[in-house]
Amino acid sequence: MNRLPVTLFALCLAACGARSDDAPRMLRAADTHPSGYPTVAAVEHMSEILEEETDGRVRIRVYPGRQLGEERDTIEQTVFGAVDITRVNAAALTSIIPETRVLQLPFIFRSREHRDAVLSGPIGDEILASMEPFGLIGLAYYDSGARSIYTKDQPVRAPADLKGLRIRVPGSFVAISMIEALGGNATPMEFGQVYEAIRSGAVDGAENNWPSFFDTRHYEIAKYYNLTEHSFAPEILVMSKLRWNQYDKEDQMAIRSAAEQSEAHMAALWSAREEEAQAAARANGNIIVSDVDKEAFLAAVQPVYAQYASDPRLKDLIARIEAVGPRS
Ligand code: GTR
Repeated sequence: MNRLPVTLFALCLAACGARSDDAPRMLRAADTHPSGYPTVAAVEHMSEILEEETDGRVRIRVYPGRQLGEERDTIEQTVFGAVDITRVNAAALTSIIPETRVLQLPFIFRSREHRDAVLSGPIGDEILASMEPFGLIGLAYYDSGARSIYTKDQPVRAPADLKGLRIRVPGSFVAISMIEALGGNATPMEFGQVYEAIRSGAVDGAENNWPSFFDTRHYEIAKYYNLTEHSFAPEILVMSKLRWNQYDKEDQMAIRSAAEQSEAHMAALWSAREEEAQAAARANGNIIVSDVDKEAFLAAVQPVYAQYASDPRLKDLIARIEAVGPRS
């Protein structure tokens, strides 16, 4: 008897983890945002699709509001398989996955359309695939709008206005380098600590998108939202590779497809939340600074590009992202 096909089949079973029998029916997903936030709702929606596509075999339970820890912890737990799925911003992955650093470079994306064109194409797939050697399966990108700098007591129109200001950033060297290049003092800290840091004056401001500014109630204590729009870094949904390997090909495809389908659901929720956040800030009397000198910001962050482009792989990635249309 020719044993080769059997051996190959056995090898594939081991390598692909081609049995879903031992795999959990309920995946545990972490999110720093509270229940009702678009990213949380998107993963809940993904669960519904997944349940349908697997005839009820696999579902997801989302633990919102940092129940499973801050993003740095949940990424680590996902690598080790204690958490199955984590939704984080690209910023949180930059310390372990080199390719994600490029996504957070200030002004790398010229517009949302440019970001979408990059992420929905081969470069987006390549960055998701680059996570696998680090124990993570990149499943999907979610919109995260544009991040702008907000400040407690004074407007920021040009980099010179940041001089001496302590600005909270996520724990990412790209974000730290950016604020330093702009002349501010970067203060990295976890998301959950930012409200108290602004309130107490430990920092003079932070930077984030409209929905986060609103949902965290930072808008109640930081008067100025300065439209620097320096980052379009997306939210990213990642899964534990250890857990992934427990599913057969069919279930892996169902997980991937459900994640992809949840992107559109999230996009609709996101636009609505952005509008709601802006309306709330206006009603609250926040000052929205729109006459920002973006050219001056762009010029000031050039050293950050030089720093990351010293890695030839990232240099090539930056060039390919810049070459993607549309040119708006
Ligand atoms: C939010 C993002 C979170 C987290 C947070 C932060 O926009 O959705 O995942 O990264 O920013 O600044 O820590």
